[in-house]
Amino acid sequence: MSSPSCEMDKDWDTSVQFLPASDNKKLEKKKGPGKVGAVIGVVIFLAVIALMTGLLVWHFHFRKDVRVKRMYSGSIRIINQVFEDAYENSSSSEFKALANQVTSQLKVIYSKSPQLAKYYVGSTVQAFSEGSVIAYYLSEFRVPVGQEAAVDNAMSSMDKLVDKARRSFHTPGNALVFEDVMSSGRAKTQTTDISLDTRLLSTSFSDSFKFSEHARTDHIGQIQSPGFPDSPYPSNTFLQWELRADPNHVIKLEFDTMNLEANCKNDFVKIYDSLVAIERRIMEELCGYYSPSSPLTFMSSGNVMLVTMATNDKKNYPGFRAKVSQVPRGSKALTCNGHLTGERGTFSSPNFPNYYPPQTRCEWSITVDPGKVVKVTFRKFLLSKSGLENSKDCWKDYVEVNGKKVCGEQPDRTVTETSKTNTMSVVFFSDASYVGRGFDAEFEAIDSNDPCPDQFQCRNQRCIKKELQCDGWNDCGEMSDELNCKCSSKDISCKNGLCKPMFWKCDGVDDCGDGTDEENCGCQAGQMKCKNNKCVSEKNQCDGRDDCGDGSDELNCGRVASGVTCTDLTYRCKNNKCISKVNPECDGTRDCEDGSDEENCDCGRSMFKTSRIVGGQDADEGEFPWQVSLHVKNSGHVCGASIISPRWLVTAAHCVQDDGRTRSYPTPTTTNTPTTMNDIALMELDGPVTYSDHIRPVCLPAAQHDFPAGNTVWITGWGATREGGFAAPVLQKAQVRIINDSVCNNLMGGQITSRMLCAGVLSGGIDACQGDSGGPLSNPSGNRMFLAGVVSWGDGCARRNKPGIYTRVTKFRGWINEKTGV
Ligand SMILES: *[C@@H]1O[C@H](CO)[C@@H](O)[C@H](O)[C@H]1NC(C)=O
Ligand SMILES: *[C@@H]1O[C@H](CO)[C@@H](O)[C@H](O)[C@H]1NC(C)=O
Ligand SMILES: [Ca+2]
Ligand SMILES: [Ca+2]
Repeated sequence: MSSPSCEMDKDWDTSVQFLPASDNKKLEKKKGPGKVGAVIGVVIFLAVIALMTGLLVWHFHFRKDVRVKRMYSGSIRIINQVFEDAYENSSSSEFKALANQVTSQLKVIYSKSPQLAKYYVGSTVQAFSEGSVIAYYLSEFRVPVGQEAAVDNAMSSMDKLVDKARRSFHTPGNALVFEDVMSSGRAKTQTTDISLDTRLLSTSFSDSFKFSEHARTDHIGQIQSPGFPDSPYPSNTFLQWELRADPNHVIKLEFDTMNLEANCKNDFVKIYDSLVAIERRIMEELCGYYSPSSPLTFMSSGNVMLVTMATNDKKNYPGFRAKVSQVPRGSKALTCNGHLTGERGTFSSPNFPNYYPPQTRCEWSITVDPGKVVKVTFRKFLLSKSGLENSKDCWKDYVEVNGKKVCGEQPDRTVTETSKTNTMSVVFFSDASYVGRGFDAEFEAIDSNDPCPDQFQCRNQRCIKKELQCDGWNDCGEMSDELNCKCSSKDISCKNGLCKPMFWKCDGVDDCGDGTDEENCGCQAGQMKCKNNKCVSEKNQCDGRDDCGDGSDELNCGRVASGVTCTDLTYRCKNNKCISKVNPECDGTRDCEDGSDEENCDCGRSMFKTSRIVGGQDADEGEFPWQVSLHVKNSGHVCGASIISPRWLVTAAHCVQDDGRTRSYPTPTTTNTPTTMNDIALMELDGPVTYSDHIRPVCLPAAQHDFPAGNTVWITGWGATREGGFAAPVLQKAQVRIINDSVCNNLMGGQITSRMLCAGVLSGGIDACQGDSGGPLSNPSGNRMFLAGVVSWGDGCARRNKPGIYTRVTKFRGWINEKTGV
């Protein structure tokens, strides 16, 4: 059983350049002195001559010797050798003997290229692995400044040099036979494939370590960053973990913790499908903090994997820990070919929802009853996007259905294909670098004459409920359900023929797409609209006088005016001076003279990086750490609430009115007259909660905080208030948009007061029935969230044509402070 061995790699050169430089690294040319006017005098003139002479001498005698060290990584298959266990141990005589043979042959190979031969310094073999034997090496060159690109280019066609060298070996009996040569280097035509990792250039590591781990059937290994979990990882350190499995197995690397600095430029982990850090074999780069609930597992294509980690001088986080196990080739987790039959079924890419292995090809053939056709819908489609930035064709990872390739990430259920016959083939392909989470698909047998029984068929072949046609929401994903519609009186008739719900009128967002819904919303040309809807001349904006009457023409006038007249719209600092900036609190800039706008700002942040798989409705663990579930003895969850301090929660008044007895589900028809309701309550806890990654407060907005119509906000909850519905096991989230007060008031028959706030489902969104009474309406601002509202009546279900109603927290800010001190 091998346990991770730790050895300091003293040979590591801290000034190494990995891989070719792209555009940087040109030594700055020394500039000659500028023209000097004769009047300035002979002394300066002579000095200039002397300097120029010096520069010329430097240029011709030394400059051509300015060389930079360049390292290239590569791998090479030796087909006439058999792998021995001793090759895993770099101290063994067997390893050394074979390594010597490899390096001497590399020298011969480089001698076949004039550029490489001149600048070659030497190579070291980093590791060997099975198959027959694969050698992983680093080659060092000293390249004159300006020649880097030529060397990169020569390295990128190393396979041709290997052929050349092979023909010149006179004693083929002794020589190693090389195949599958792969080297870092950059051909002139390549732009994205191999790019220099400038972080490895600019950082000078003070330490480097190399570990190795061999997983076996009866041994699951573990790797972790130094110090984990007791202390943060070290600064300025480069680490490598060589992972191996037995022959005919692949490696499964399963992270249970990944907690690095959020900026990958500073600290990062990279995973390679190789034993040497070669960018053509990179699987993924990781940084930031991943929620433990989001799966993070990788699989190799062969029986080796390399994990590297680099850190800079600041901000050391806890680090990572991962399990290393082996999976037999051909096991169920990896097989992905198949013949599928029946009326309906599902299939997915290998390892879904975890990362698929690189270099994989799968093919499914689907057959349904004769007379029917096959329809495939991708419920999730999350292929790697890397490398696709500059190109539309799917030249890296793709799925091919009916001869049509699809790649990258696609919204749920928008990729759909129907066959012409009763069979269909689906191919999944992943190339050698960058992996993704893959796809999850369903198929069904359908009648080609009636592909959407009792439903509307979109142009992209999706079937949607008939009611969703012409309801103002893009349900098909490509708008075909919203074309050629007659709008109802509740809708805005857009000039382009679309119908949109009235509540998106005049909210500053162009919902029609042609601006119809934002026309006639206010003032004439040359005028600005005040917050109180008055129109004043644009010339009055920021002229220092309150022309609107509410001060809104003097807000956000570039610089923050301090000590302006206090109005309902200005922010009041602790020293009672007012400032003109809108929403200055906790925005990272000190705006008040006394800094009070940036006090008490440890709020509204979730600690985890949102994982990409969460595109739907499940909230990620720790994503809304202020969300509370209120339970009543013997009835379980009844309401939501939000943490605002270690001792205090905010919820809805109607959640606590009955003094501990379970309330019936509140509905819009609750006998309370909503217009007179102050539907908010504070709850004091017996003892303070301890903040953690999963428990933190939301930011309370200042009384003047502006949440304009059109803002996108989050509602969250377990959905327990849904009539007849059951609470979801996982916290649900949905995005909604704030609706203009007066529009909402009209739609709701005049029941909306200034203490309420309306929000509705996003155009194109689905019904969002996630809120629980008392739960938060969270408004993102910068990198934190403010509590804009408390789910009140309208049961938190944001429905298409019915807004959800929330208690407007800003109206109760003073009261909250008075009662809680928060
Ligand atoms: C590696 O080889 C050296 C030299 O033969 C030996 O001393 C050492 O114990 C080996 N290490 C392992 C882990 O087998
Ligand atoms: C809300 O809508 C009304 C009428 O559609 C419009 O006059 C008003 O300016 C809007 N309010 C805001 C704050 O945009
Ligand atoms: Ca629709
Ligand atoms: Ca609009």
